[in-house]
Amino acid sequence: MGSAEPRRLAALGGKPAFDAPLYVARSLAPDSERFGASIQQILASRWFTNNGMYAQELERRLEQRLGVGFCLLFCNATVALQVALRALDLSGEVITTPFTFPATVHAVQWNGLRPVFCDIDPETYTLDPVHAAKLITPDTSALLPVHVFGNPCHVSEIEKLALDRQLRVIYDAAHCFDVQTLDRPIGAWGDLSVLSFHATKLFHTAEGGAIVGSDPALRERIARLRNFGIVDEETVDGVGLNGKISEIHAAIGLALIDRIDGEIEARGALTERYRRGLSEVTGVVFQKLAPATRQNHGYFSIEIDEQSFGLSRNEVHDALRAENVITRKYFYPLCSENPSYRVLPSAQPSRLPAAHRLAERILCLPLFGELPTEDVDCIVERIARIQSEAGAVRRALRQA
Ligand code: T4K
Repeated sequence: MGSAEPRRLAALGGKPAFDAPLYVARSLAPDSERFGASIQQILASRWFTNNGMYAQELERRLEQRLGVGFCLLFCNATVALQVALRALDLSGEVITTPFTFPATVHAVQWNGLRPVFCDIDPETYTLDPVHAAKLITPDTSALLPVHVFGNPCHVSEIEKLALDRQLRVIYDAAHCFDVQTLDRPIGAWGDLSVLSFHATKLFHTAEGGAIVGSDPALRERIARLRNFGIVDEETVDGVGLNGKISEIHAAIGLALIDRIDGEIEARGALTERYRRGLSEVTGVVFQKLAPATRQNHGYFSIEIDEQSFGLSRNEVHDALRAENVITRKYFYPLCSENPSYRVLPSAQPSRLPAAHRLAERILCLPLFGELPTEDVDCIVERIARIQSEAGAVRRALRQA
């Protein structure tokens, strides 16, 4: 538990602000009675997977909640991304961002497609549509932008670009549960969107993910690809894989879905508190949020501007770690720095200046609904103090 009392920084020999590590995320846990009853039912039915009743019910609930034509559940978002790309029969090059989790780019490569890295908008952190337009060649078949930290991409510009140049659009919406932008649910933009329901996400099924979209023919194709390509007991069509979600995972989702409004509200209040407190701290910069958007507050990130803060992002990360505040450098290193992709011409750092700059500055702070307000205040106070004692902190960290 943190204390708002000013005290010596841990990096300078003081006692850590928190007695135990405070992590960047903390999963919502289903109510044990409700979840226990579901488990009992699953055990009694002996039906554990293969599109069981829990998976079907969760798909229906999510279609309603997310305002999409269809929602097909998966074992995780990585496999869902692989299937989404396969379902669209793409070939050649797919333009994507280096500022993302490795899964995004790996899904392109696993499909035998060539990832082409596009720089990001330095303020919103999402794919820069102007740079993307310059990267399109006759070999380009799709765009794979990422709604980073739940902040929607420049969806209107991307839609226009895709229409003009006849490209498919798959959004990596891993962070984007329940977001709406420009009067549309996030899953209604692009051909397909992929959500992650990993335990670290706002809404989760421990492991899980989904493809959402509107075209019934695509829905059918994706459902088959998710289940080995099986059409019926005697027909297998296409190169499918096993992307199914189990009944136990779906039951976690059903036990949590009604709590998400409260979770979003609690995170929204904590985000507001972080922003208010940290806006007073020199050298802290916030992500620019998309206009006309209902955010989900899945993550809270800051940038550390070394020159004005007086310390680098890595130094702030280490000074907070000494306080038992475990921040994360999502998404450092950039995907374009992975040895498997570094050789690509589009991966050259000189072509991705905004992404490289951000990867050196970004820091995600703890955010989850159960996080006490006073802990947020304590983290804000520690960051402010680390900044005001930057010189001493740098010397101490270098000696350590
Ligand atoms: N696209 C994007 C843009 C993504 O960000 C991701 C995943 C994907 C695609 C692929 O989605 P999935 O295939 O995973 O569905 C985590 C997650 O594993 C990963 O899903 C997520 N993005 C990424 C941003 O974060 P790590 O390696 O940072 O997780 P880890 O284990 O360090 O956990 C972070 C903190 O969360 C822990 O310090 C404590 C807390 N935690 C963690 C776990 C595992 C919990 O409270 N409960 C838990 O069960 O990758």
